[in-house]
Amino acid sequence: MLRQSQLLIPTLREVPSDAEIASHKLLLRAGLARQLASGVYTFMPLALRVLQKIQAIVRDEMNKASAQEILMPTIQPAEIWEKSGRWDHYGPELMRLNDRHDRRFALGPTHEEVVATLVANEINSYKKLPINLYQIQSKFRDEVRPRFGLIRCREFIMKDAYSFDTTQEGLDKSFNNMFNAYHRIFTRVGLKYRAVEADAGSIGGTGTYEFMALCEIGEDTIAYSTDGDYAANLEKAEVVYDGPTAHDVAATMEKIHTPNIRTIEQLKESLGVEGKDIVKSLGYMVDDKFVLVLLLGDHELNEVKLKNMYDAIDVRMATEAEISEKLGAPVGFVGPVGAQDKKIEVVADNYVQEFATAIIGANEMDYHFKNAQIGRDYQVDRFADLRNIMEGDKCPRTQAPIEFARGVEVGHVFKLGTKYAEPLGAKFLDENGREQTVIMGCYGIGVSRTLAAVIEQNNDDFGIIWPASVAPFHVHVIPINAKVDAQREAAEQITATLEDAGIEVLYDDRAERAGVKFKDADLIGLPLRITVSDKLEPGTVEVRVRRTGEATVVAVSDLVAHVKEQLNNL
Ligand code: 9G3
Repeated sequence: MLRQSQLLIPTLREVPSDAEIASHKLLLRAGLARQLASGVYTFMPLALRVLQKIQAIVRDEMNKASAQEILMPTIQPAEIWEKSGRWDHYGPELMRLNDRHDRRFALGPTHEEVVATLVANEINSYKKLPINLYQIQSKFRDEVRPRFGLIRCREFIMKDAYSFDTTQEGLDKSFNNMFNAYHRIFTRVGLKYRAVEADAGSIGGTGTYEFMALCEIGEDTIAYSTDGDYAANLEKAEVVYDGPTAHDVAATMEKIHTPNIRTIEQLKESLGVEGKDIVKSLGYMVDDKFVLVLLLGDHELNEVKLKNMYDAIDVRMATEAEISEKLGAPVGFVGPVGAQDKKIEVVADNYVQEFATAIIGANEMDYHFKNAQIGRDYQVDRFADLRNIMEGDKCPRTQAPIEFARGVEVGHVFKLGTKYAEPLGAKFLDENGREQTVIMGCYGIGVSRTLAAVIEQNNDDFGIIWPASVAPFHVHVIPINAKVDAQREAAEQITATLEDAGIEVLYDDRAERAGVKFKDADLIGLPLRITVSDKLEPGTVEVRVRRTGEATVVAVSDLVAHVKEQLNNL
C-alpha cells in the first residue's frame, strides 16, 4: 500500500512565474517534475509512473510490430559523426565533451550514426534483413531557448527506432508497419492527435509524417481539410494553382511617385488597392546565391518550399546591403524590372500570374510601377508553389476548405534511404552475392513530451485529469478524518481490496484537513476518488469521477466491480 504521507509529491499552491502554459504549471504544482537547470528536469515519483505507462504502451506496440529493443550509449565518438558529415553540420545544439584522453564525444541527440555502425558490424547478409531495432533513452539537444517545461528540454526521453531493409519496397513496408503502430500507440495513450505530412528537414529522405498532439500552445501549424483526410505541417502543405498562366497585353506600365510608401499596407492605404493588386519582391540568399522572390501582396513566403526548390542547405532574407549591392534598390521599393540584365534569378509563387498586371517596386527611392506585366515589363525565370497555405484555400486532395490547428510534434517517422547507411558502411550481400547498401527508416516518439502533451490536453482549473491508460494510479482513497480509527481502517481495508483486484491505489493517509486533501487530489488528477466519511451510510463510500465531477455512493461490496467498470470509460 503506497501511503501518500510517504511519497515525495511536493504539491504547490502557487504557480511558478516562469511557467507560461498549463502543462508546465501543473507539472510543477502537482509535484511531478523539478527543474535542475534550464531545460533539465527530475521526474518525481508520480511523473515516473506515467512515463513508465507510456513506455509500456510503446514497448507493447513496438514488440508487436516485431521491432527488437536494444539500448545504445548516450556518449558517441566524434568519428562516426564525422563519417556522416554531421559533426561539422551541427553547431552548438550538439552537446560535445572530451574524455580523459582528450578524445571528442557527443551526447547523443539521435542515433542514426550509432545504429548504422552497429548494423555495419553485425549484419552482412540479406538473410538477416529486414530488421527493426529500437531503444527508449535520454537524448541531449542544447536548445537555444528551452521552454514550456517538458515540451522543449535539453535532456529528454525518446523512443527511437531504426528499420533496415534490402529494397525500397521493403522500406515502404517497414514504414507503414511503424506508421500503423504509431496510430495504435497514441490512441492507447489517449492523445488527441493527427498524422500530418511533413518536411524531411535536414535529416533528409522523403515521405515523412509528424504525429501532432493537438493543442493551442503547439509551435507547429497544421493545415487540414474539413473533409478529414488531408493534413500537413504548414511547412509542407501544398497550395494548388488552377488560375490563368497568361494574359492579353495590358495597358502600358507607368511609374508612380510613392514618397515614403514602403510597405504593402501603406501601398494599399495610399493607392486604395488590395494585396492581390500588388506583387512584392523579396531578396533572399539561397545558400550563397541572391534570388528575387515574387509573391502577391497578401501571401507569405514559405522558406522551406524555397529551400527544397533549390535543394539548398540554408535560405535567409538578404540584408539591405546585399539588396542594394545586387539590385541598387532601396528596401521598400525593390522590384523585378531589369533583374535579368543584372543576371539576378527571379522566381515567383504561382499566384503571381493570376492577374494581368500588378503594382511593383521601381527599384528607385519613392517610386513604384503600376500596370507591370510579366513577360513584357519583367521576366520570371520560374513559377512554383512558394507560399504558405492559408485558411480557406482549397485542399490539394479534395478541394474542401483548409482549416488550421496548432500542434506539438510527439512522433516523427522518416524514410532515410541510404543517407546514413552509405557513409557508415552498412552493407549486405544480396542473394546473388552482390554487395548492396541497406535501406533505412527512422521513427521517433518524444516520450517525455507525450507526457506533457497529455497534461496539456487533459486539465481544468483544479489540476490534471489523467486518462486511465497512463494515470500514475487509478484511484485516490481519502478518509475524510484520518483521526477517526473506523475511517482509517475502512480506508485501508478498501485499499487492500482494490489492490487485490489489480487496481492501483494512492491512499491519502495524511492528517490534513479534508479540504487540503481534496484540493491535492484534484491537482494530482487521478481518474477516480473514493471518499470514506461518517456522513455516508455505514458500508458505503462515495466514488467521484475526476473528469466530470459526477459522484456516486457505492456499497463497499460492489466497489471493485464499480471501479473497474468506471475505469474502462476513463
Ligand atoms: C543533431 C542535433 C539535433 C537534431 C538532430 C541531430 C533533430 C537530428 C532529426 C532526428 C531524426 C530522427 C531518429 C528518431 C526520429 C527522429 N534534431 N534531428 O537528426 F545532431 Cl544537435 O532526430 N532521429
